[in-house]
Amino acid sequence: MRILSQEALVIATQEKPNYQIPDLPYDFNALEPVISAEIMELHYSKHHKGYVTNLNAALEKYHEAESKNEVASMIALQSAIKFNGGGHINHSIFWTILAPVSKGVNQGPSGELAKMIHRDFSSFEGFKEKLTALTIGIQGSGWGWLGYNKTLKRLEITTCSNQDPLSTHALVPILGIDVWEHAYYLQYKNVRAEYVKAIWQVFNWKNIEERFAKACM
Ligand code: MN3
Repeated sequence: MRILSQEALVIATQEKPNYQIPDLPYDFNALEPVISAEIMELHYSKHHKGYVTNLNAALEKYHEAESKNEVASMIALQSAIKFNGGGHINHSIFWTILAPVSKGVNQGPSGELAKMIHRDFSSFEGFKEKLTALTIGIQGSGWGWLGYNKTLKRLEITTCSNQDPLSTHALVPILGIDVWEHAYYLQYKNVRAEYVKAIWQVFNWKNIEERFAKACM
């Protein structure tokens, strides 16, 4: 038995990283007319899938370097892990904080989240304007976020470059807006502002409230 369990351990440590793209909780055309089916299909099937494939490949190389005590190689792989791992984390959140209008969950926050938004930003409209403006203003590719600061017990608005996950700002992600051109260019062309203003029509406040409730635990 002892030998068997040692063998099992060896097999377990040699297992390849196998992160998977989560199922999209609605059809590609479900967010139309706000986000076209063409954008959703490419964004999910090509971009998110690419992050997952590249994350698994980078982690496999990392584990190999680690097994050989090659610290320099491990360090060299960190940016690929950050970029692709961040892309996987961010998009996995993004699909779930959006929902088709037919779901009836797009009406804005209620309950504790609504109270906290009012406390930290004075009003929902003030919060919406601030997040929208900061997100539109991101230079290059990145994300606009509403996050929860567990230390200070308050909501914060911030932006991240590239695919940096919100954990790099020590915040728990509550709501994120992807402003990489792949998220809007086919439909909105260069007018990022129109896309960021429109996306508020398809936020899934039920999911966003659940994220907030978990963050507060
Ligand atoms: Mn994206």
